[in-house]
Amino acid sequence: MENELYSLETEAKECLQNLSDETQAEEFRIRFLGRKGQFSTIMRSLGGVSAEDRPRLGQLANSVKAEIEQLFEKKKATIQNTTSLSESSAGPDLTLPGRCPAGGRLHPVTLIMQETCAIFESLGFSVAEGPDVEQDYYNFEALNIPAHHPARDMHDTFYVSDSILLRTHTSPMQARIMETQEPPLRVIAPGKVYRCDSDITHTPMFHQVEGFLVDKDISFADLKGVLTVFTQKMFKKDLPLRFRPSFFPFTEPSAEVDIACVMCNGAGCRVCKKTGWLEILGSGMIDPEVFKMVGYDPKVYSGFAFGLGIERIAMLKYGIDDIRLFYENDQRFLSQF
Ligand code: 2NL
Repeated sequence: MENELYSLETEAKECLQNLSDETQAEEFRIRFLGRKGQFSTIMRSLGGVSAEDRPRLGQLANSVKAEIEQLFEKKKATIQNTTSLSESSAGPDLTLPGRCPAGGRLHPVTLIMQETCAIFESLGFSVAEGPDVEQDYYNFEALNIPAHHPARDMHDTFYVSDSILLRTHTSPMQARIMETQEPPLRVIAPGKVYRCDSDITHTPMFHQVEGFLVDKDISFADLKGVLTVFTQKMFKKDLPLRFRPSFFPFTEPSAEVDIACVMCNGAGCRVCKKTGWLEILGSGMIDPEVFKMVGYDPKVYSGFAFGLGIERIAMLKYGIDDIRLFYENDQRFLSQF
């Protein structure tokens, strides 16, 4: 019995050393330490040992079994550790479901900019982009705003030097086109413009689309037709419009275009300041002085031009009451479009 215990101890220790995974460990536990395992068999046979030897052999059997159990637990822990290590070094678990990236979306200013360009493109206008840093000449002079003209005051210009500035509108691009190309022309110029002004309806940088059309026999009726199609496509089909006399240095006559208030439908509210109307763009027949400046004969050609603020249209269309929301990049605001 004593010899049997010692040889069982040697055999168990040898087997323990060769265990390399959890399945083998479980097989070992059943074979040696389980209810029907070899240690239990020896314990049961203690019944047939003489009463004199029984306590000593019983103690020996218990201590050998305890030692093997301790070694086994240690071995099992090592096996579990190395298994999880080798799994993590095998790379990511490809069976896990993927993470869904947050979907991006276009900024409301970009949406209105694209929609505006698409409407004018559908009317035969081509799109031209020019520099944000402009010469004083194209921003003012060529558009009939000479030095010291009071209209320069309205523009709150950021000057880079005496003759270089951040454009205050996108029409400098139009002057560059008229200077180099002959009519007939139909062009819009979208882009960023800059004015030293900041409150709930003004930001120092905002977006404009300006456009012009020059050909023989162009009249105010053509201006009304094009701008009516634009406002009705941008807002809704049966929207009432009004052309209100105004002044711009580069157009004569000039008109501001109003639409019936999109909030109250013309009844009068806070947004339209109780007038029932909202101003959405400025326009007019191109002044003969501008034609002379770019080398067109005003007796041969006529044309109209217009300018609109993209943020203003976006605010009216989406019912936004503070222009600064466009530039704070708050996800709760941006994710609504
Ligand atoms: C406004 C006024 C306007 C233009 C912009 C223009 C002029 C020429 C050539 C090309 Cl000569 N573009 N732009 C004409 C009339 C009015 O804008 O209040 N815009 C928000």
